[in-house]
Amino acid sequence: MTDTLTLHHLEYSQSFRVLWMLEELQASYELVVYDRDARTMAAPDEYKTLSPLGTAPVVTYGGLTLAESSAIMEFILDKTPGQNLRPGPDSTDRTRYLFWWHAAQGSMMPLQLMKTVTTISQKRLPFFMKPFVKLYTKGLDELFIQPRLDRILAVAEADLATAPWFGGQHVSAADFLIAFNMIVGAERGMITEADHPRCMEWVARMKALPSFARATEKDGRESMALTY
Ligand SMILES: N[C@@H](CCC(=O)N[C@@H](CS)C(=O)NCC(=O)O)C(=O)O
Repeated sequence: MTDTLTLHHLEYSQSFRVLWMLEELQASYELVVYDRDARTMAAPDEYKTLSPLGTAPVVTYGGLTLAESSAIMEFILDKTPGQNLRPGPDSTDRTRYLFWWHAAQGSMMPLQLMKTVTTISQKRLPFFMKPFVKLYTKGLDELFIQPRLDRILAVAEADLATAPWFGGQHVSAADFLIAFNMIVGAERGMITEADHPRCMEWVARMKALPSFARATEKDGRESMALTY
């Protein structure tokens, strides 16, 4: 990299995956850590003005400001000669890698977000609305969200039976991307030892990487997920 890359890291957020991948790459970068707003738990105003989306992660590089986890991770990999976190077009791991690289954000994360929103709705609404909202969100979960999450986690279990990483034989950018989904999913009870033993083994494998300890130390928080 010719300019300095700055990662704007919001605590308890998806920017942890970028921090972790930067540590895995042993990249040179600057880190700015932001606390969430103590009242709303959203990103603080100074974070929201960084990019038009107002979401974490954001990186800045020279005159560039870039949001979106996967765009940022691709950008970093493009700027890192010799990195081996993306199986090449001729690799037998290529299609598996592509599937998980896209499924993490395209299929899995929206379902996890829906589950989180329904959980928060049940907890934070005025008491007289709770029974109705509970009924509605239960139906939504049973009919739409959970069956889809079950199917993607079943594919994850099947794939992890054939190779140790989501990227196949080697740890890949897809593993660092989906790590947030999996670890937060486990912290929130969406992924369990009983139903998803291989995913949980993979979580343990990921957390055993030295880059996890380095990223956790820089993050300075005890968990990746926000508690509701
Ligand atoms: N698809 C986006 C999602 C970004 C996103 O929703 N980030 C959350 C943190 S996990 C955020 O910024 N929340 C704070 C807020 O909305 O104020 C990405 O991967 O970058």
